[in-house]
Amino acid sequence: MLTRIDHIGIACRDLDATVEFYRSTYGFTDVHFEVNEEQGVREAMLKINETGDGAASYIQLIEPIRDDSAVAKWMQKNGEGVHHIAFGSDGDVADEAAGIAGKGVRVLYDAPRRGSMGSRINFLHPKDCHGVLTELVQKAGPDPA
Ligand code: CMX
Ligand code: CO
Repeated sequence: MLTRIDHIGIACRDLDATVEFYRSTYGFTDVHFEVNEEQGVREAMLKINETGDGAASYIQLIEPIRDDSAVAKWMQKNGEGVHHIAFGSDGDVADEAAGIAGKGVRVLYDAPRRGSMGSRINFLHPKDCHGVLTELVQKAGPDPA
């Protein structure tokens, strides 16, 4: 089941400057930085709030690291701004994606790929989702005690 807004993905030109904007303007100080080579981005996950399913909601700031990445291509047309939304699943994201594919929505990857902080992710085609690139996220399992 999809139980939360996992994150909103925002494309930016200068990751450090944009993180500083979110910190100084809103007070969002819980930040995790990471590079995802496969997705072609350097990113920052700013934690906004815990959610009822044991996970959390984030703002994901993404800066392209390659001109041929999906985000770089999108920014050439649109500049900075909201690039995608991500719903969090409380179960297996592969099952979630299969269920949605069965409703006629194109799922972009045959199998989940690696997302932020060890999560498993897939995407739905924006043209099948009323113009919104939509990501599905299964968070990494709980840390060992
Ligand atoms: N939101 C809404 N519409 C979008 C979009 C977006 N983010 N990206 C592309 N589109 C639209 C385009 O405007 C275009 O529409 P028109 O034909 O009406 O002009 C159409 O989709 C095709 O777009 P394109 O520019 O030709 O781009 P591609 O088809 O090559 O790629 C997509 C589009 C969605 C398949 C590609 O961006 C993709 O694979 N995305 C998933 C991966 C990703 O975005 N990774 C970065 C984030 C990583 C993370 O969240 O961790
Ligand atoms: Co994302």
